Amino acid sequence: MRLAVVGATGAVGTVMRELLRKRAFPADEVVLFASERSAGKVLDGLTIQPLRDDTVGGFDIALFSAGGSTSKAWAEKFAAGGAVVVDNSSAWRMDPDVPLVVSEVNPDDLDDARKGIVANPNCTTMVVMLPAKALHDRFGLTEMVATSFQAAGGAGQKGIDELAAQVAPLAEDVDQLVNDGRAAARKVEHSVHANTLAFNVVPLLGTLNEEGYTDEEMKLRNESRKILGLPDLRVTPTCVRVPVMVGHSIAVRATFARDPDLGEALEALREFPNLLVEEAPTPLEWAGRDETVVGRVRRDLADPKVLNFFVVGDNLLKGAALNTVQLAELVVDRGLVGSAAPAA
Ligand code: A2P
Ligand code: 11C
Repeated sequence: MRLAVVGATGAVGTVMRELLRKRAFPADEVVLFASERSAGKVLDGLTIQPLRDDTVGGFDIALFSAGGSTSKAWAEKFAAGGAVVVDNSSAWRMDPDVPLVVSEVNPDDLDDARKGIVANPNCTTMVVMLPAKALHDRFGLTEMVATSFQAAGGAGQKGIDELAAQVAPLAEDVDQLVNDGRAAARKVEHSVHANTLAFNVVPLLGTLNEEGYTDEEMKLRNESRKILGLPDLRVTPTCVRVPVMVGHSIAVRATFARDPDLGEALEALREFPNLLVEEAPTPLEWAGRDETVVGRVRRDLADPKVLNFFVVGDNLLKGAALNTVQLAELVVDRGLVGSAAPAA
């Protein structure tokens, strides 16, 4: 089994490499890829390779987390060379020939990888899908109003670095933070996040469309529909960046076809694989955990068809690297290695 990790130096790629080791992924050979800037450097005792036509053939599985444009340019080439590609970018998610899979939610969709590519959902969508599926199976989900609180690390290592660099300069003048926040916000640089993130909340994450929704928000709607197999699911998304390093949280107002019984809902959530229930989970305490956690589960004050809840998951683990590795494990377990034979 030859395994490629593309984007091996990045925030998600680093977690992928750790998980492959920790979970004893059955690879005989691992080859790491990153950009030309990193090619030739040594990581885990392996020399990082550049993406070139003569380096991408002969793999059984390729894990990609190097951004959408790299996936668009190279995933099909790996697939044409025999690999099943598990791609963490947004490049292929909505392609009808590419399954979009959360390992606990819709694993059977893996059998439909007609391009030899399997897509890993957006980290925010991922976290919502576990409780949404658990509750949908009991009560029939019809609508979600979802407001996210997304960590800096969703934007990769550069997102973490930008937040980290802002904290000390702002913290040294607490009086200014309290009395002249605008001056405090302007003391530091920002280019990754849409505004100064330290000691702040930024309600713009991604690129706005003509209707006033960002691409990140549209992913939450479109990917949820595809994963749950509910093409008409009504989703109202608002994606917000918060000064958390790792761990996305989402407040969800979920409407069902049948009146959800709270006890039955909690039972469904507790029984769902890799999902835990706590009273009031926080992302800081959940960074580094494999499981997704749901809390503040309660009936709506007005509508008997509605449940409200707050879900938290590590965006680098379940939100990205862990699900990617879980999908690779499922590809092996289901005998799908070697099944890809598309033309590039
Ligand atoms: P590099 O470290 O050489 O730039 P993150 O999401 O943390 O920003 O990481 C992005 C990952 O994608 C890194 O491993 C980065 O490598 C890699 N990458 C970025 N651009 C390319 C590219 N054009 N070809 C291959 N890998 C790339
Ligand atoms: C963020 N969720 O928090 C984004 C990053 O579609 O995979 C992941 C973008 C994607 O910034």
